[in-house]
Amino acid sequence: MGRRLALTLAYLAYLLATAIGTERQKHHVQHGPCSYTFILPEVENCHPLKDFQVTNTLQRDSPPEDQPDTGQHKQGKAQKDRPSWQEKKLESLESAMENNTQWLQKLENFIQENVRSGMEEMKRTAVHTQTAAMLEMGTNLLSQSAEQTRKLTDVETQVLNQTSRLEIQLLEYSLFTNRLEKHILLQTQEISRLGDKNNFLEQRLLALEARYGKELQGLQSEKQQLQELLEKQSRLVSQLQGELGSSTHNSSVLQRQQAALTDTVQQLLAMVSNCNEISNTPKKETLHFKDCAAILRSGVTESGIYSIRLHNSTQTVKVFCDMKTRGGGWTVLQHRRNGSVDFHRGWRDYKMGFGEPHGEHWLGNDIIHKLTSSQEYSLHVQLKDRDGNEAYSHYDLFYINSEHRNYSLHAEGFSGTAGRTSSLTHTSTPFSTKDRDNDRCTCKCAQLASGGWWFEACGPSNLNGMYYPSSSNVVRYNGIKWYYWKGPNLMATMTTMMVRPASF
Ligand SMILES: *[C@@H]1O[C@H](CO)[C@@H](O)[C@H](O)[C@H]1NC(C)=O
Ligand SMILES: *[C@@H]1O[C@H](CO)[C@@H](O)[C@H](O)[C@H]1NC(C)=O
Ligand SMILES: *[C@@H]1O[C@H](CO)[C@@H](O)[C@H](O)[C@H]1NC(C)=O
Ligand SMILES: *[C@@H]1O[C@H](CO)[C@@H](O)[C@H](O)[C@H]1NC(C)=O
Ligand SMILES: *[C@@H]1O[C@H](CO)[C@@H](O)[C@H](O)[C@H]1NC(C)=O
Ligand SMILES: CC(=O)N[C@H]1CO[C@H](CO)[C@@H](O)[C@@H]1O
Repeated sequence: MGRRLALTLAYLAYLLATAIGTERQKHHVQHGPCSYTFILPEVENCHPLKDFQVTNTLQRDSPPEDQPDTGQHKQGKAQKDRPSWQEKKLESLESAMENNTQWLQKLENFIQENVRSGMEEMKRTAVHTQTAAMLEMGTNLLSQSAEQTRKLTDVETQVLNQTSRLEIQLLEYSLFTNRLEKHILLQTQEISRLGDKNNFLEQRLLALEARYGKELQGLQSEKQQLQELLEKQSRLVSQLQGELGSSTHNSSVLQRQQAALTDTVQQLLAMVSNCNEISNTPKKETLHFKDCAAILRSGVTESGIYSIRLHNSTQTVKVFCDMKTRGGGWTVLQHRRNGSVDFHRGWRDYKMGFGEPHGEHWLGNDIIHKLTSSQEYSLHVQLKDRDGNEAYSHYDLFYINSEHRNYSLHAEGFSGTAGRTSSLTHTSTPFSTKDRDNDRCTCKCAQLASGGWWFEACGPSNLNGMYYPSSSNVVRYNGIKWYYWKGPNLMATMTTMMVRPASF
């Protein structure tokens, strides 16, 4: 470097010298901010060679022998005073050269230093600026990335928020769905249960409809019958009213006739006693049989009509005695056979009795009371249905109270074939007729069921009901009834109620 610089400088000096000519001795060289002044030796007589060569080292001017060399200016003088002057000059030149060389070296060093420092400075500044720029860019990037990161985190949190919200909603929905499913399940079960119930109810409804349809038909036909009956009865009532008028008129006539009759009877009795006295036979006892059992014990074994004298009474009563059934001795209280006698009667008829002992009849509550309260009696109820099947109900103890207690019934010790349970109410049920309602029903059983009986409300039996000659499927509330034998619709062709001493 230094060598090349020196070379350059030397060349520059030569160029200057050739340009300005030989007149100038001082030469200025401007290099950047530095200016250099070169003082060159005089070269007036020197002729530069065509082939000017610069060597690396400064060379001593050689004496001009064959050809003129670089130091031509010295050449001229060397011809005058060669040994001393030339040597001195050479020496000074050499030192100057040396100094110059040193200086140049210094300069070179300086320049090198400068250049290096400048370069370094430049480099450093460049690096600084670049670093700063890079740093700025970096910081920019960093801030940008931070911003991005922040935005990303924001977005992330939003997304997370959204996701969690959605999850919560989903959870809620699933819970809701579960609840709904459960609800639906319950509803379905409920519906099926209701459906079952509905089916059951429908079936029941159908059954009830069918049943009530039948009953309705029965009731309608019964209503018709009742209406007919009512008409008949109202006709009867008007007829009876008419008869009442005439009978009140006739009663005085009757009383007179009765008086006449009693007279005749007394005459007859007197005649009879006369006859008894005459015949002197103990026939008197036959008049004192108190019931059919007593008659049977007296030796009579034929069923038929006999007279009995009630206990503590002079009253004689004609009764039908059944001497065949279960050993005989039965005093008949009630008998139905063919519906020839109307049993739908009032209190008084039942009190006094009606019908004929050889046919259908009711013996009379007063007589029954007197008979059954004189000693312990058992009751036998004989029944026969349309097809001729017979059955019976038996009560070990039977009696009815007096009229003051409305002929209330007592029946104990049930047995028999006409039902496993007693169809007779054996509590102290009073007697009711269509005109004396003593039952425990808000209705009037005697009117509803017809006849006189110990109706409760209205109870499972009524042997004094309407006599229906033929059976039908129609339920009749007013027919002859012995519930526990044939249900509510027994069509008996024969009923008999009869008593016999319990001790028989
Ligand atoms: C979700 O964001 C809403 C507002 O946008 C805020 O009210 C709510 O508290 C956030 N929920 C969660 C779980 O961060
Ligand atoms: C009343 O007497 C008359 C004549 O004796 C008779 O025709 C009529 O049937 C009697 N009436 C009654 C209700 O007995
Ligand atoms: C029946 O006669 C007995 C005595 O023989 C008597 O003690 C009783 O009071 C009489 N009863 C009636 C209802 O007359
Ligand atoms: C019912 O029976 C009685 C007695 O046997 C008889 O007198 C009457 O004529 C009969 N009545 C009918 C409607 O069969
Ligand atoms: C008998 O029946 C009548 C009404 O029919 C009633 O006033 C009376 O209290 C009854 N007697 C008894 C003892 O129950
Ligand atoms: C010819 C010339 O200028 N020589 C000088 C070289 O440098 C020394 C010291 O620096 C001087 O003393 C000389 O005079």
